[in-house]
Amino acid sequence: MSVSNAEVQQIAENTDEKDLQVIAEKIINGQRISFDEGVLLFEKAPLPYLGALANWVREQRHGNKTYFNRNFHIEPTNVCVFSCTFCSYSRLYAHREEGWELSMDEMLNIVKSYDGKPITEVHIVGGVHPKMNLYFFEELIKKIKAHRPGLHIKGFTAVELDYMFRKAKLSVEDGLKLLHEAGLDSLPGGGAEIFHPEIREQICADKVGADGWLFIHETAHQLGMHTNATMLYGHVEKYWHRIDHMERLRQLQDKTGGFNTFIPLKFRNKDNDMSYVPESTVVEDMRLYAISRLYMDNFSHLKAYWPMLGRQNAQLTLSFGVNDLDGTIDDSTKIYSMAGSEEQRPTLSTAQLVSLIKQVRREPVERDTLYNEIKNYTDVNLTEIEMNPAYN
Ligand code: V47
Ligand code: SF4
Repeated sequence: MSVSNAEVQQIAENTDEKDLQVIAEKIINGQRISFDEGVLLFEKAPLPYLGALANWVREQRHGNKTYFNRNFHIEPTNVCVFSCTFCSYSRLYAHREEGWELSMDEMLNIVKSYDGKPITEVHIVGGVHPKMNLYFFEELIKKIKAHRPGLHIKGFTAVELDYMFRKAKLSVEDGLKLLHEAGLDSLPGGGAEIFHPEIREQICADKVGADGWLFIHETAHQLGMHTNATMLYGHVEKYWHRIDHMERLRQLQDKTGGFNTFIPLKFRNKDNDMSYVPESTVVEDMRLYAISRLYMDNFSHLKAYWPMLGRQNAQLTLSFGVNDLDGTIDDSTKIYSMAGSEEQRPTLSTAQLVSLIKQVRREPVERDTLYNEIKNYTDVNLTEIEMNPAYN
C-alpha cells in the first residue's frame, strides 16, 4: 500500500503534462497549490496520478492509521422552514403532519438507550423547526450532560444555529456561548453545501449564505470549540465552484486552525427536487477525495462518510487520501437513506468497521471527536471484538 518518495517522484516525472509535473513537484516539496492548479487537477489529472499523490500525502501524515469513532445520531425533527432542492428528508412546516418531531423525553430516552455502551459522541442534526428554539436545545444539552457528562455533544449545523440565534435576537457570539456553557462541545460541518452564491441560489437560496456559515464557525473557533466542514458535491456545480469552496475553508483554517476534518458529501438524487441530476461516478468520487487531500493542506483529517458512499466505496477512498470513516453510527440516521444512499440501515458494529479497514490493509484506530486516540485495533482479532462487551 505504501508509496515511497521515489515512486511519487517517478509519477510526477512520467506525466506528459508539464503543468501536472509542476503540481506534483510542489506537493512533494510541501508547497501549497494555487486555485488555478486545483481547477486544473479536476480538469486534467488522471486517477492514478491523483491517487498516488493523495495517498502519499495521507501516509506522510498518518501512515496507515484510519480513524473511526463510536457515535449515535439524534435527529430532533425533519420539519424545516427551508426548502433546499437537494433535500429528500425535510417536510415544510405547512406539511408537518408528514414529518416527525421528537419530544425532549424521546430524545433523552435515545441517549439513555446507550447507557453502559462505550459510545463517545452524540451527533445532533435535523431540520429547522420554528418551534424548537435556542432555549429548548439549551435545555436538551444540559439534560444530556447531566445524564452522561462524558459524552461529547457535536450538534447543530450553522444553518440551524443561524436561525435559532436570529429568532432569539442574540448575536452569534452570545448564542454560541450560551450553548457552549450548557455543554455543546463542537459543531458538525453541515449546511455548507457549495459556498458560491451562483450555486447557492439554485440549491438552497433561503438559508444562511457562505459568509454567515463561515462566521459562525470562526466564532466557535474563537470560543475554543472545534468544528467540521462539509461540501455537497456532484450536482450542478462546476469544478471551480468546488475549489472556491475549498479555498474559503482553507483560508479560515489558516486563520483559526479550528477545523477538525473536511467531509465531502456525495449528492444523492432519490426523491428530491434535483432527481433529474445524475449522481457522480465512483471515479469522480475518488478524484474528488484525492484533490481534497491535495488542496486542503492545512486540514489534518479527511473523512469519508460511509453511509452515503456505501461500504465498498468507503474502503476505496482509503487509497485516495481519506484517513477517517466517521463512526459506527446506528440505524436512526434518515438524512441519507431517504436520499437514496447505498445504506438503508446505516449501522456497523465495531467489529464490522474494524474488519472493513483491515481488509484494505490499514490500521483501525478508534478516536474521540477531537482525534485523541482511544484504541488501536491492529492486533485485536475480530472474534475478541465481537465477544467482548467492552468493545460493543
Ligand atoms: O448539509 C442533505 C447533506 C448535510 C443530501 O460533521 C445530502 O461529522 C447528499 O453535515 N445528498 C447534513 N447529501 C449532514 C452533515 C454531516 C454528516 C456526517 C458527518 C458530519 C460531521 C456532518 O447532509 C447537509 C447536506 O449537505 N445532504 N441532502 C442529499 N440528497
Ligand atoms: Fe432544511 Fe437542512 Fe433539508 Fe435544507 S438540507 S431543507 S436546511 S433539513
